[in-house]
Order: sequence, then C-alpha cells, then structure tokens
Amino acid sequence: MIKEIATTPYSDQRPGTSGLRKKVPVFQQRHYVENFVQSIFDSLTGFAGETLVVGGDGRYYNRDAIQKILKIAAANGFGRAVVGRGGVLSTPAVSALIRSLKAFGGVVLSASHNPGGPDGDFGIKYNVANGGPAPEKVTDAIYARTREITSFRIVEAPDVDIDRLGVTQLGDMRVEIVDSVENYAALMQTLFDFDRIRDAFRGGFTMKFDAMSAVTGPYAHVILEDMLGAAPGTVLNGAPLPDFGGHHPDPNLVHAKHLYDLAMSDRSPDLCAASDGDGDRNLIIGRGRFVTPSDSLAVLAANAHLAPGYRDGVAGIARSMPTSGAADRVAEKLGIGLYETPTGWKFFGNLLDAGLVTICGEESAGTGSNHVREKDGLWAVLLWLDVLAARRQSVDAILRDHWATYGRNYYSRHDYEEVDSDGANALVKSLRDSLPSLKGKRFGALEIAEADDFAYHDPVDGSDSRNQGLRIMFADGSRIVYRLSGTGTAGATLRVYIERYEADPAKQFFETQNALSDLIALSHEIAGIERFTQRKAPSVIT
Ligand code: VG1
Ligand code: CO
Repeated sequence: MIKEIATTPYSDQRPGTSGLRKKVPVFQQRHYVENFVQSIFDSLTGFAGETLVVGGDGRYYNRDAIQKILKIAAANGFGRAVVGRGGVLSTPAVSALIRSLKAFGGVVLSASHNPGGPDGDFGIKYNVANGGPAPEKVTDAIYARTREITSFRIVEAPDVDIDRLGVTQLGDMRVEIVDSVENYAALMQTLFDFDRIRDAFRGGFTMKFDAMSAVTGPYAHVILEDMLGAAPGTVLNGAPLPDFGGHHPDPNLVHAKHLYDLAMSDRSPDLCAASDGDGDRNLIIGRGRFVTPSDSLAVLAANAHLAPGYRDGVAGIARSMPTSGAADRVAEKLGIGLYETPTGWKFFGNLLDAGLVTICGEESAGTGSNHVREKDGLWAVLLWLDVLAARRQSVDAILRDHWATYGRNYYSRHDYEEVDSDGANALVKSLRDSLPSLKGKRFGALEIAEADDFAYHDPVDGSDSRNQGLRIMFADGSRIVYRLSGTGTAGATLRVYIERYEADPAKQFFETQNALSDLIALSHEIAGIERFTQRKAPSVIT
C-alpha cells in the first residue's frame, strides 16, 4: 500500500514566526503539502510506532491537508494518529493533547488570525514532544530538507472518515478520532476555581465572548455556557466557518471593533473577550476599559496566585522583546526572573520546560503558562474570570490599581501592512546601518541612550538568534522597536512598537496615541518610513 512518489523541491518553504504560511492556492500546488510534510518527517528520528496529534482551526483546506498528512504519517511509520473530530483542534488544544498523550509531536494546521477561504491563508506548523512549536534548529532542518527533497512516501487508501469518533486503521497506523474539547476542558478544570466562577455568573456577572466564527466556538460553548453556567448567548459567532464568515478572525480593536463599541456603551457586560482563528490569542475589554495585551500579561502575572493552578506563585515571567515592560515591574516586585525573548512562542518552550518561568506573553494578544507550550486564548479569559471572581472588582478597578502600584506603560503597535518588500528591506538595512550613529542623539526632550539589533542567547540550550528587531532606547526608558513580520503572506509588513513609562498617577489616564505622540512622530523620522514605504500612516494601530 505504501508508494514512493518522485517530486521536485519548492524554494519557498521556509517556516516563519509560526510555521509555514501561504495563500491557499500556493498550498494547492502539486505535491506542495506532501513535500513539506515529508520534509518534516525527514528531519526527525525515532518516531516509528509513536503517536502524532493532528488538527487545525477548521479553515478552508484543513480537511484536504489532514488526509494527506495522515497518509504520509502512516507511510513513514507512525504507529498512531490522534485527530480532533472534523479535523478541528485549537492550537492550545493540540499542545495539551501532545502533552497528555505523551505523543511524539503534532501538526497544527492554521494561519491563525489571517483570513481564510479559497483565496485566504493556510498554514502548517510542526510541534515537538513538549507540545510547543519546533525550535529554530528543527525548522532550519525542515527548510533545508525542502530544498533537496526528491520523493515522498504515502499510503494509498481511501480517505479516513474524520467526522466519526472512534478508531480506524490506515496501513499500519491506528487513527483515533477524538472529541475536540474534552481533554482541553478537563485541563482547564485543574487550573481554575470553576465553582467560584460559576457562583459569579449565578450572582449576575455578565460577559460576551466572540469566537469570531473560528475554532474556539465549540470550546467556549462547552466551558463558558455548559460548565460555568454563563447565560446562553454569551458566546457570539460560535459556529466555526471555513472562511470565518469573510472576516479576519483577529481579536484586536480593528477587527473586533463591535466588541469594543459594546464595552464602551451603557449596555456593556462586565467582561468582553474574543479569540483568534486558531484559539491562541485573546482580547480582554472590561466595561469602559480596554486592557492592552502587555498590561494583561502584567496583571495576570501579579494575580495568578489567586487561581488554584498557580497558588504556589509564579516562578518567572517571559515576554517577547517588543512587548511592553509592564511585566518587568511585576517580576521585580515579586523578586522573580524576567526573560526577554525574540518574537514567536517557540522561544518560550525551553524556559517553560526548565521551570524558569510560569507565565509568558506577547504584545500581539498572546498569553499563556506552563500548562501547555502555546499561547492560549481561552485560558487567558478563564484566568481573568477567576481573578475577577476572586477579587470581586471590575476590570477597570483592577487595572487602575495595577497602574497605581507599578506605573503605566503607554504602549501601541503601528503596522504598515503589505508594503513593497524591497522598500521594507531597504528601510531595515538603512536603519541597521545607522544604529551606531544614533546613540547619544537628541530629539527635543528625548535622548537616545542605546540603539541595537536584538539578539537572544537561550540560557537553556545555549543557542543564539540574531536580527530579531531594531531597538531604539531612550534615556527616560521609552522605546521604539522596528521589525518585519514573519507571518504575512503578501509583500512585507513593517511593525513599529512604541512605548513610554509613566510613574505619576496623575498622568496615567491620557489617550494612548496622544500620550505617545512625540515618539510616534519620531518613529517616522528616524526610520524614514514614508521614504521607504510610500506610506504616510499605518494601516492598523493596536
Ligand atoms: C505575529 C506576532 C507574534 C506571534 C505570531 C504568531 O508574528 O507578532 O507575536 O507569535 O504572529 O501568532 P509576526 O512575525 O507577524 O510579527 V499566531 O496567533 O499567528 O499563531
Ligand atoms: Co493564533
């Protein structure tokens, strides 16, 4: 039944920040998926007879890709594949399953918050035995293999029925179709005080959770409405659609603006929340108060001990470099380590495995903990719920209290999406070349104290990652950071991250863009954004 089929390499299969992401028609090219999946397996050893977890966010092409992956996995000698029913598993649920089944690894099919559908985006990511995205040494090996692949192995068999729970055989491999939610929901119960949250709902606490027609719908229905007793209708857009209803399943103030408007209105529930396409990002807005992801990380780290799963406290905190320094102040006060990593969850895995950190976060709406090795959208919502139930205060009150204690980091990210790649690369090169001359320069009241290209030395495995973002650091602690996105599928996206710290409680309630206006103006000037990208203003501000 096993066939060896000749193929020729593609030159564009380099995994980015989070796996290989391309437009659907790119993945639909002859042998494109087969080449990449065979290259993954060619880069691994020791999986004969082992378990592989497979699932995705249900977007267009999910089902086709899963059939190919199962047949290639069977032909390469895996002993068992565990697949979410209908091919659906959120990214954190894949991570949780890999860990609880002690699987060899898993394949996650998603392009996260990017639009789906026949002309939308698709993605394939390999996760290792700890449940997390493969580290760079593995993704580098996969990429090298895609450049020289000459054949792939595949089982010739009819498609597996992935909609029916149970066990089937595919060649020598067992395929188990499992409930997509069960294992994940059980894990959440071990971390949070479900009774306390249930009491809060019974006592009149209200929330809206927008699943954005993406993967978290089934999870949120079961956990929030069935298990925790939130009112029916709490979950919005809870049916996953292959094209997410034509929207960007991106839980930010642009694509979830209706939620923001609701939270700012007099009809606001106590908590508005949302998650992205594959369920690893989160949006938190209290009545009248948006919580930036960087602040959310800091607040959750400072309050995690209130939840049963973290009652012994937090061992350390990790954040990606562009994420604001709000969490640093919490770590300092708690007397625990703070680790600054490059962008992308794969850099947190070693720190979590070594027990150096308990909570991690990124400014891009990702927060998570050592319960899995991915960021986890619903987990963040549940931790907020548990903290709100324990403290019996509003989101706004908790945030104000946090700023009064630690100070406020005004923070914003400006994205210049789909700009010309040559222009974006030229901007980065020119800015990189000018870094040595920037130190000591003054712009009005602002003086540049340090300017560098961020490099990371992993304290656990000793690996080094360079060119991870250009940092301009000012004498008063403010920062401007520039980097190019590693998840886009068209042109280049320039991300500019702007931050200013404010200790004075009297000055902590300005509108963010106003509070950052001098730095924003400078972000244009220092990098020549308009000259290189022909853009006067960002396309998305978060
Ligand atoms: C973006 C975010 C990064 C995140 C990555 C994957 O990467 O900035 O923080 O880890 O997406 O998130 P980039 O390279 O485009 O800036 V997800 O929810 O797409 O798996
Ligand atoms: Co995502």
